Amino acid sequence: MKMKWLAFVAALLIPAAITTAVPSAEAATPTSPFVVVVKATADPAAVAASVDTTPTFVYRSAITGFAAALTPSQKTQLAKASDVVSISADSPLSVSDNGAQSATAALKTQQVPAGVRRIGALASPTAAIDGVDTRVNVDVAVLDSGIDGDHPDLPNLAGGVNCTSEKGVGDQLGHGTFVAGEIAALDNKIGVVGVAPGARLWSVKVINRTGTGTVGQLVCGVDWVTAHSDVIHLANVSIVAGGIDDGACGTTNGDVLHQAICNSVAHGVTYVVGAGNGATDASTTIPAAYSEVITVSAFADYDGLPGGLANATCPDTTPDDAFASWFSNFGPGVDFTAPGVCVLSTLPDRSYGVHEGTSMSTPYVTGAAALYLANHPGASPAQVKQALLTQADLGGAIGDPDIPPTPIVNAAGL
Ligand SMILES: [Ca+2]
Ligand SMILES: [Ca+2]
Repeated sequence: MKMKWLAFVAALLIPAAITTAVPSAEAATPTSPFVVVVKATADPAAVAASVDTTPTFVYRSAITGFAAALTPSQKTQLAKASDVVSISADSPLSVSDNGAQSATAALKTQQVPAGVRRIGALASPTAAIDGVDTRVNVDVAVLDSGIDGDHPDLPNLAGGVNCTSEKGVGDQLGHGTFVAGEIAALDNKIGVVGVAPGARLWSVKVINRTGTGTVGQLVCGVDWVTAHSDVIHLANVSIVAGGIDDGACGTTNGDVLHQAICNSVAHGVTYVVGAGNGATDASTTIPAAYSEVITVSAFADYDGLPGGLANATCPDTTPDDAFASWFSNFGPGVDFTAPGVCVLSTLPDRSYGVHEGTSMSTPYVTGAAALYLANHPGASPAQVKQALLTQADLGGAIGDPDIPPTPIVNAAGL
């Protein structure tokens, strides 16, 4: 009996001890993440301070606002504030990568990946791919999981920003390093070569090592690119979330990512984004659905040539030169298609590997846009899209569900 009584007393005491350990009732109130847009004339940091919240991010370039975890009472207070335009729940997003198909050790002799050949980059005088390290004079932001700047094929990492809670602008996932290599791996004697070899890469880290992030993190990246739009005119976004195009830059449906990207495009930044890997119409995937960006689907190419003659070079059943029907999104909002199956590129720790997804087709179009911008540094996003369309192969991929088929990007004349 005595033991049971002691146990009962202990049970009463333990919750009391835990309660007294909590500093205040306020801190115990659950919070949820939000993105708050304020008037352009307001100071977003001051608005956040007015309700005693510490913002995760403060935005001053693509939108004016902040991201923060808010209690219900803080949210109610902000909703009444005259400087607040909107309060949107922050939401998750992820990379559009189907994952690794295989890993490759260091490549001691440079290979020109099939996708680079398939889109005609070997014929581009600007790319000048010949095994001699001359570098394309253009800046490209990679909004992704970071870039491994220690990679021997990626010393062209110029800088960047970290919009995650992880350390630095390096890459703990591999996705961003892979994308970066497709765009701009050096034309030297080793590894692979990108479409725009040696282009200056900016690591805009918005994805965590798990392959996921938040709209608040991606808006942080878009905000940073917009603040540097005097230098950076091109951005790759191999990232997807659920959403739609309201046809009004996100002003009627509270889509802060759309608002941010529209403003960034208005600052002269071309955005190239993945269509998504849901094998569905891209109209329900963002940023793919936005009409202001260049959206890219995926097809298979294994030999760098049209004609459908090659066998798969990794475990995939998509026929050579056919649309990647089992995963690639499609639809009238998709602007270009590019190779996205059995793609070879750079991975962290001096290595190389094969991935697939619209995450992998998108950087090939970004590389082509980089070649155009290197020769036309003042071109607007609409001019870049038109130039790529003029050069594209209108025949499209075999079995593309769209009619007419989505043009295959081509860099030969760029
Ligand atoms: Ca190389
Ligand atoms: Ca082929």
